[in-house]
Formats: sequence, C-alpha cells, structure tokens
Amino acid sequence: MKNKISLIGVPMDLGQSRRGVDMGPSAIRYAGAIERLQTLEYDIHDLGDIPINRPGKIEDDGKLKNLEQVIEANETLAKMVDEEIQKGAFPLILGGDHSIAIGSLAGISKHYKNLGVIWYDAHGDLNTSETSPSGNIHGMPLAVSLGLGHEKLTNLYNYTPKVKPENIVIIGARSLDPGERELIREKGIKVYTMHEIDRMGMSAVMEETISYLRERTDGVHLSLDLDGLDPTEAPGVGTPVLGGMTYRESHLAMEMLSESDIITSLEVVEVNPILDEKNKTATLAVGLMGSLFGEKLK
Ligand code: 6HN
Ligand code: MN
Ligand code: MN
Ligand code: MN
Repeated sequence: MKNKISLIGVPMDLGQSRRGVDMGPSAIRYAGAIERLQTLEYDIHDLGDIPINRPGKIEDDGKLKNLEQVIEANETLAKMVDEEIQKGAFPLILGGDHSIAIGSLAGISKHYKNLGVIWYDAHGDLNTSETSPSGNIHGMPLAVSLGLGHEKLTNLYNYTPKVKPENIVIIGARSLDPGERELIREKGIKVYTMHEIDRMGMSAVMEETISYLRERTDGVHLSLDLDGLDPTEAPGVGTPVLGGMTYRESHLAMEMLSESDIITSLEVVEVNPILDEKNKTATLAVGLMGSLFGEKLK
C-alpha cells in the first residue's frame, strides 16, 4: 500500500432519506481515524470536507431525489480524487451516504485499465431510476458505475462506464431488489451473499475474492458500507439489515486484504451518528481501517 494517504470527507446525506449521515466524516475523525493511521506510520493528509450544496427544502419524493446536488458534489469529489492519485497518494474517502461512490469511482477509474471493486454491503446498490423502490441515489452507485441509469450520473466526469461487471465482487449481500437480482444474473456479477459466507466461511470467501481480482485487475477499490456488518455491531446506519457480517468476520476480511496488498483506494460510507450508540459504528469503522492498513502486521 502507498505510504501517502489523502483523506477526503464527503458530508453527503442527500442520496437517501434519513438525515444525519452527513455527520459521518466528523464521527469517523472523532473516533480517531487520523491518529490510528499515523501510528501505523502513514503520511496522512486530511484535505477536509468537500462543500455540499444543501437545498433549503430537501426533496423527499421523486425518482432521483436531489439529483442536482448529488451530481455537483460527486463532480467535486471525482476531481479531487483524480488529483490526489496523480500526486501519488492513496485516496481515503469518508462518507456520507453511498451515492458518493459515483464520484469516487469516476476519479479513480481513469487511472486503471481494469479497476476492481469490492462492494462490502448488505445491498447491491445496483438500482436504476426504473428499478429503484425508493428513488434514493445511494441505492444506485454500482449500477451507475457500470453505465446504467440516468445519463447525468453515468456520464459524470465525462466518461462511462467506470467499471466492468466482471471486475466487481459484492460481499455480504442480503437485501437485493428484483431489478438488482436480474442485473446480477444478466451481467454475471460475482456475489457472495450471507448464505455463501455462512457456508464457506469468510476466510475462503476472501481467498477466492483476492485471487479472482488479482488475476484480472490492476487496482482494487474497496467500498465499505457499514451496513454490511450486522446491526448489533453497527447500529449507526440508515438502512440496517439483520443477519450481517460479524465484527470478527469483517476484521478477518480487512486483515486478509491487508496481507494481499491489492487495495488501492478506500471509501467508508453510511455511518450515521444520529442513529448510532455512542459512536460505536464510527469506532468500528476506524478499527476496520486499522486492520486494512496493516495493524496486525506491524
Ligand atoms: N445503501 N435497495 C434499497 C434502495 O432503496 O435502492 C436500499 C439501498 C441501500 C443503499 O445502503 O448504500
Ligand atoms: Mn506529508
Ligand atoms: Mn451501500
Ligand atoms: Mn448498504
């Protein structure tokens, strides 16, 4: 992993309907993210939070809620991420809701021929405005990155698609909408649902994921949605789903990724301090970052 880390906060909550996830970057910083990585001797630069243009009244209906604001913030994010990679830094993006993955991937993918993506999440985030049951853009970023959905989203940063379906691995899925299931089948996207994790064990799932991505990609973005974990471990999320990955399974996954050294960018999303219990979820997120960045090996 690169020694230089650029941290970018994205206080975005307009990609979904539960307020408070915009405070995610503060909560994760407060839980000691920067100190934790400094202890591991990374040269970490906190670039602060990008500005989010909040409307006076938040739209709570429609097919693509707050589309313009989500686009604007993601354009800013894409540009920043692109510049940090150009400078040789590892981008660490703190959300915010998962709609920010649209901007992260737009800024990152330019730098790779075959960017791999690990989507650690209870959800597939593979909806389009047609299939979405909610109109929430945080349920769409993976589809958007495949080039599917509203053209203003798919063409963000002036190119599409950002990722190829065969370079994606979804881990922890247990809440997939009908349109998402169809897309997974149609595109042949690799998914380890909770069923596979139960049967195979996290160790085998990660071994397969790592060798699969190592063969076909030249960089791997880890998109870490805290609702991938069970809500007993990570209560501070807006769309909790029972039966998720445990604390230890998640640490094991991060430790194995750390050993493999395949991860080239990270985003941590969906931490909502208002729904949390004494910053438990942000603290968990920082612990997982510690494991991913090699705590065990130092
Ligand atoms: N997330 N599939 C649901 C929807 O509204 O599209 C939930 C999406 C959750 C998104 O957690 O990042
Ligand atoms: Mn420095
Ligand atoms: Mn998600
Ligand atoms: Mn999710």
